[in-house]
Amino acid sequence: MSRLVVASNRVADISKPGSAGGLAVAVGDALQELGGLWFGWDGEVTDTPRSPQPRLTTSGRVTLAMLSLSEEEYENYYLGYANSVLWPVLHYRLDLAELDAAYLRTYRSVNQRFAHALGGLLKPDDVVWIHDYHLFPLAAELRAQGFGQRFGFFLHIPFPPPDMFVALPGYEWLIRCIFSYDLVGFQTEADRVNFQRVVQEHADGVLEADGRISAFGRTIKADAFPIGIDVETFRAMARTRKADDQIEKLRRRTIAGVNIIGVDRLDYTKGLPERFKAFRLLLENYPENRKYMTLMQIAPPTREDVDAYADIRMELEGLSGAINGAFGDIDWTPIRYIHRNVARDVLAALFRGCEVGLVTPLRDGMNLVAKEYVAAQDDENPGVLILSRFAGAAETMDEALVVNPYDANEVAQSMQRAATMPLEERRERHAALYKRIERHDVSRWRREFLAALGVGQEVHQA
Ligand code: ADQ
Repeated sequence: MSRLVVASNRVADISKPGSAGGLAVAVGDALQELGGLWFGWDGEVTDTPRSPQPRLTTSGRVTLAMLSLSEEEYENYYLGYANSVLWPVLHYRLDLAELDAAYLRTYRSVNQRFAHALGGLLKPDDVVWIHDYHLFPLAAELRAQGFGQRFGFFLHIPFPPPDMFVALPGYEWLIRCIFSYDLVGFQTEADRVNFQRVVQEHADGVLEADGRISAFGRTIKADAFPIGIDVETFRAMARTRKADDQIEKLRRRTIAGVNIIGVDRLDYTKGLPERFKAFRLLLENYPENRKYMTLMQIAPPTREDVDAYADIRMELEGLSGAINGAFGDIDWTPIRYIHRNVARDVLAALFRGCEVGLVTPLRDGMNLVAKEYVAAQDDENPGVLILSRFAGAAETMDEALVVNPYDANEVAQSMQRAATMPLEERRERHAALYKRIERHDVSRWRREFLAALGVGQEVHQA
């Protein structure tokens, strides 16, 4: 029987609901259910001499093994190669990539250090599941130490087409690293196809008859595993007594007939300025919505030490101020912009209480907010989801109003359409969406990934 070991850049405190982002929620749920070991960075940056051994704690059925980063590692690995090179390029934003040779060197050395620390905890038959772009080389480094078990990798963000991928310094080495895994999972079929093209066009890769792919003398499985949410739990969270009070309070505080909600980390990939501009256009082109529609945008701070994030923050504050100044009145604020974290149960209630969910990233691996919005709705009188065609979620959520997030006109028209959509149509769309997110929930995602890694039901508590 094998133990499940998960490695991801950040290890979240899974005992505190509401403290975690997309990846942490999904992985935390899977580990809580199965038990096992979760390895990664504890979020601390310190230059005091550190023990090479990870700090161990337990949280329920999960052992957490955590390391901190030095100042230089934080700058060059986390802020540098991971978030100023890989994040923008994998989100098709070559214009925002900061190419610096020191970034790649430190990215590699941090992955080596992590591999040594994790290696000290690994048992030969552990099943190791590594997550996301921070840790592409981790399996290669572990294999270099002699570990021979199965390694799986899941990429939570998009995989771009070859022309973009090859803009990454170190792209050939990265592809080679990916081939140290036995299974590589992507969010969508489009990502998988992009990966296959990169391997065929830039690594002499060959597609085998059984669908696996060969390069660098290894044959691996690459497939799409669209991530889901814990639908039942989220739905229940939106239906507590406290949630009812929250919704009641929302309705009392605003004179709006229609509340539109957006919830996103304050990230340039989420299309927030474009969203605000579309809302402005809605107020200009459909003046009947003044004092009738309100956009509530919750956007907690994230990666504030990266310049591009400070820029987007200033831009958003400028835009919301200008729109509120131009259209607001003493009894109506068009945009309520909340720049902080909100507890998950409050988010669930707000989703349920808002008539329109606006999810318009310029590019997104999946986007869990889209699924959470659907999960929270009342079947009898559901709200309408507006969803970017460039979110991975759009591949399987076509009953949403699917929009081009760059086209302010189209987004404004969709808001108008959502706000005036007949009940019958709202119900039909919601029922179809709900059925699909329920069927493809987070536990199915985890089961299918682990089954494809060849461990099926045998993974058990450590
Ligand atoms: P993210 O880019 O973080 O995730 P997303 O999938 O939307 O994007 O997940 C965000 C999560 O954080 C959601 O569960 C949401 O409810 C929560 N959240 C957002 N704002 C919050 C706030 N103010 N307070 C509390 N919670 C908040 C990455 C990828 C995505 C991919 C996920 C999972 O970028 O494309 O869907 O991983 O694979």
